[in-house]
Amino acid sequence: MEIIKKKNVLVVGLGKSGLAVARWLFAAGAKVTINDVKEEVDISQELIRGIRELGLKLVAGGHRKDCFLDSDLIVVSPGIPLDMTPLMAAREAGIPVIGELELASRFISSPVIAVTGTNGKSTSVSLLGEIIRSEGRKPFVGGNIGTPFMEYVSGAQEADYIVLEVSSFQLDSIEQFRPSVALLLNISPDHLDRYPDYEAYIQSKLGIFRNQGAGDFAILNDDDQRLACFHPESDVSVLRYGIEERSSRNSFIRGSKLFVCLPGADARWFNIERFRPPGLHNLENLMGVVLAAMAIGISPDAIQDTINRFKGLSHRMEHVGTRKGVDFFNDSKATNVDSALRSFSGFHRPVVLIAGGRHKGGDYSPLVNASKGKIKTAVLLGEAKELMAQAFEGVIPFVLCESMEDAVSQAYLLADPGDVVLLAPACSSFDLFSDYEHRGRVFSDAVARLDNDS
Ligand code: UMA
Ligand code: ADP
Repeated sequence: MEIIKKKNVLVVGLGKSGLAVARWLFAAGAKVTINDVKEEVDISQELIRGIRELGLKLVAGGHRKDCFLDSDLIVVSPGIPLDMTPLMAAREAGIPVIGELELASRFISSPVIAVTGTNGKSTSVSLLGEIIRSEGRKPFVGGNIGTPFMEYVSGAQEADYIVLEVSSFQLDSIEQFRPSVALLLNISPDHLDRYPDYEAYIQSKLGIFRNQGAGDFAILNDDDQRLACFHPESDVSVLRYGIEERSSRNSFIRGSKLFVCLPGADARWFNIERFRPPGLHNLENLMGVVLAAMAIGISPDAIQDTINRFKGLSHRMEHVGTRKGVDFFNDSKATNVDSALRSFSGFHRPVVLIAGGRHKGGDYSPLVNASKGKIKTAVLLGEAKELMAQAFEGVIPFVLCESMEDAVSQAYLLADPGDVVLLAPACSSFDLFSDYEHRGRVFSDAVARLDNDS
């Protein structure tokens, strides 16, 4: 704590994590300034009052270099690009720049299980949290999934295990962050609007293993080509999983059974007949999570009990209604090409796909190629619709729409009884909605309003 007391600390970004960091730093005795690109008029007056009443200084309306250079320490929020000029200048001047994940991890005592990957993080951390609860132990489940890690650090810190969803943005600003167990679910192109190239994004994800060593566990999806040939340099225990049975794998699927074997331990079989989240990708997530649970010593009974009970999360392949034999699924959280592709690949009947939103720099051709014979028509909306239309041109019929309500009505008209209408946007939601949950709710509401007889 002494390293923070009376120091000038700049917190960049007045979002969830910036606020949690600023409050904690202030309580720890630092002189805190919060800086945001937004003008004061665009920030809620209540929030500004709260900040000032607390004794925090707010510098709004841009990232001024002098403000950065006057600091002893800079803590960046995940959404802040690290190549921003004032941050580079601060680093050159020798001012430490870290993220919330790094700061928070220096002030905790319970073991950390960190989960990253392009897709499946929220499902996996929620599942692991349920398993820990089923064992009668207390988890903190937070991080990128929504509750900032720093909120846990500020509280009573009563968790037996800290289960963190970790994004590449958060990993970009770590130094010593060392999770006891690190699970990397998969890597596919995403966030290419933030990284110079795909390789930089991959390296960011692999950063989760950087500080691990003897006694820690690194869990890797062996079905992901890039991860199958990745070997951490340290003497961390590496555990690998994949759908097909191989002697080199610590977990695989045989029929309705999931096999797990940790080095030096007895092999275990779990029954997966009652596991509800659909698709092979969710079995991959399950294997990663079961290995993590076994690595921290959770009993097989608690694991089996959760496999039988876990329902999955909202806005991920959620069945939201049936009209005249057409089933509607909300997968609003499919915000990149691979998750959308995995989403419709799981259906064995014709799909009318609703896609589009804010483009994140990815290539839609893998999606279009996989849609042959699966997608009947693509209903496109949002900022990316023209770009997606170019990719679908001559391959799959498509229509362009103005709103989600319009997209749902059009999709309903195009679907026949027995078909699926699937919202799997392959894009972020921020063009038309406040977030993916808002987008999913608007979709579900539009489905609810459809007339059975229309
Ligand atoms: N801002 C600036 N300058 C910039 C960019 C942003 O000042 O150049 C300001 C914005 O005006 C805003 C603030 O920064 O006031 C927002 O900070 P933030 O974007 O870091 O958002 P937080 O509210 O702190 O939420 C963050 C994560 N956001 C991002 O990574 C973009 C949340 O993940 C996370 O749940 C939360 O911390 C708690 O840990 C969201 C997300 O979209 C869900 N994550 C990405 C994803 O899942 O794909 C990585
Ligand atoms: P994240 O937190 O990484 O965004 P979620 O669990 O919220 O992951 O799921 C996001 C989207 O990815 C959903 O559309 C879901 O159906 C899909 N998904 C879940 N697991 C995987 C996986 N292992 N591979 C590909 N897509 C996945």
